[in-house]
Amino acid sequence: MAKRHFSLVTHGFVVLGLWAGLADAQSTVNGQVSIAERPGGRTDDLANVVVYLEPTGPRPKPGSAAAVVTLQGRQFSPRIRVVTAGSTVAFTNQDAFNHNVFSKATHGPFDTQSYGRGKAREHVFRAPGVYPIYCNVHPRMTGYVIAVSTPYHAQAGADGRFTIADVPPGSYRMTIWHDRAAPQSATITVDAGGAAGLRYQLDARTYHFVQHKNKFGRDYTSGGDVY
Ligand SMILES: [Cu+2]
Repeated sequence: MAKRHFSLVTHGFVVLGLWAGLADAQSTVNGQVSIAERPGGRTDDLANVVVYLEPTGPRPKPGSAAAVVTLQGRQFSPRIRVVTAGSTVAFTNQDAFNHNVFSKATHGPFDTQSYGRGKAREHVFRAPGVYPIYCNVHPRMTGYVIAVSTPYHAQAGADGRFTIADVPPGSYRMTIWHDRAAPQSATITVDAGGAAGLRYQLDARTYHFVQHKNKFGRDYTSGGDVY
């Protein structure tokens, strides 16, 4: 009796291990992004890289999700957030003073008005696209919500490496986005073994910081507290 029980457990482990191995091999797309900088410049914001894959054939309808961006230390955290279009993002204020979140993106402008510590405001990002987000109180607060119409997306780590899991085999238009560089696109084929070791370099050599306007389209006042 004891022996029979042991063999069943062993068999169960073997089957589970094999299944996990196959699922992994079939579906993962990974690679690494780097950024060309001006001479002497160094890259410390590779985690701002967003990668997404749009099927060139029929597209699955991506599910929407709930995401959180925290307003803390006069910054959006994370500064870049990729979500599927239709997702709700809650902007939570963890500072001891008021913030505001607004975007002038033509495909979906919004304005939360100002709100205080411990409060949150939600916004549904219905249309796909890039949404620069700002705070009308603090001119240096800048962030982005990237709404994509595909479930296959990822943000890179601090080393620029990215992994997109559970991608069915097929042909995809891959887009690599970063806030200081023009986006790049490439067509890739994902076969049964996935696609590994993709390498891309974005070009930030012509990037210059430009101070955005406040929500009224004017310069921020020196006090930075008009809204
Ligand atoms: Cu603010």
